[in-house]
Amino acid sequence: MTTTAAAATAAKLLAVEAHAVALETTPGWVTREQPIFWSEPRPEARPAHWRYAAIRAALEQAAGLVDLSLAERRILALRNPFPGNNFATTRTLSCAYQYMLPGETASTHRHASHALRILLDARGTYSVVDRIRMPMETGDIVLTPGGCWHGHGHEGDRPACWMDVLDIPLTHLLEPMYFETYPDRAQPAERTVDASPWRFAAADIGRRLDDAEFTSPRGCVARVELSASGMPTMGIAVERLRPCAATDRRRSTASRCVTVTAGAGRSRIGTELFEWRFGDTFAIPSWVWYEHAAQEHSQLVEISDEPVMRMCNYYREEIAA
Ligand code: GTQ
Ligand code: FE2
Repeated sequence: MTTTAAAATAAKLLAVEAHAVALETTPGWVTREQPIFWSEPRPEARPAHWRYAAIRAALEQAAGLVDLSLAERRILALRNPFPGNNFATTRTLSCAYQYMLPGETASTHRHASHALRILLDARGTYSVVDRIRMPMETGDIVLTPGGCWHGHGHEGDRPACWMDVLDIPLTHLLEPMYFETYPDRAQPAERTVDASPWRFAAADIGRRLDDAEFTSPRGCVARVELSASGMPTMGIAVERLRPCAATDRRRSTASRCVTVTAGAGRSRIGTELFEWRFGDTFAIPSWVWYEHAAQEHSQLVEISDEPVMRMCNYYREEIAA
């Protein structure tokens, strides 16, 4: 091609590209500002750790100032420190510590997002989920699947604190979000139950862990998976850790939020080393290597988006040799 012919072709191509932009399309042959593909997962969320003692103290202070008759919920959401983020704890999950005073009620509402609660310190607290009242007490895990009316109450005599985990960032991404308040402040319960597919009682979790074997190659983790009835977006696993140097080092495409329900230890997540104790929560982003080391007998509750990853055929995991 002559230089003039080449220049004419280039000019035509520029015109085609300008027209493509006018058609609200982006040409695949032009280098993009943001690539579409990259060679391996590169999570925006970071390894992060939140301390229960400090957050609970802040909630206690807020409790004297924030009345539950005005606020929907008295919570502090765990904000993963990636730019522009406000409430996501990992890419798909939002965690928050919730605090209730004796005698308080948290009003009935419902929303698209699925939710569960990990009870850290609660006696005499309950939740009413679609008219079924069930206890929410220390060590329990209670589910409120998306679309179910739910409100909480506290008839005990000491402040209560628990961890909420919701799939809010996933709801935002997929855009089915809605939120409704119940016509009255509290939906009346038609009956009270102890056993429900929505409640894993502390004692039952303990029994299942007693039956589980310490199967990890290094023999320091016993793991039980709970089936999240009506909540296909969240995987729930409870792990018992014996004191040991370290678990396997592993990574997967799923991201995970881990709340410490007993004991103390440390976890290496990517390049971070977090020293955790009772009530703390840490975030494990997708594809970041992690390992735990318990300093005493410990229990971890791990909530992940693994079921979503598996459903999409995106799930991959590796265990370091
Ligand atoms: O208790 O219903 O942490 O709706 C965030 C949103 C808790 C709840 C949260 C909620 C709730
Ligand atoms: Fe809610």
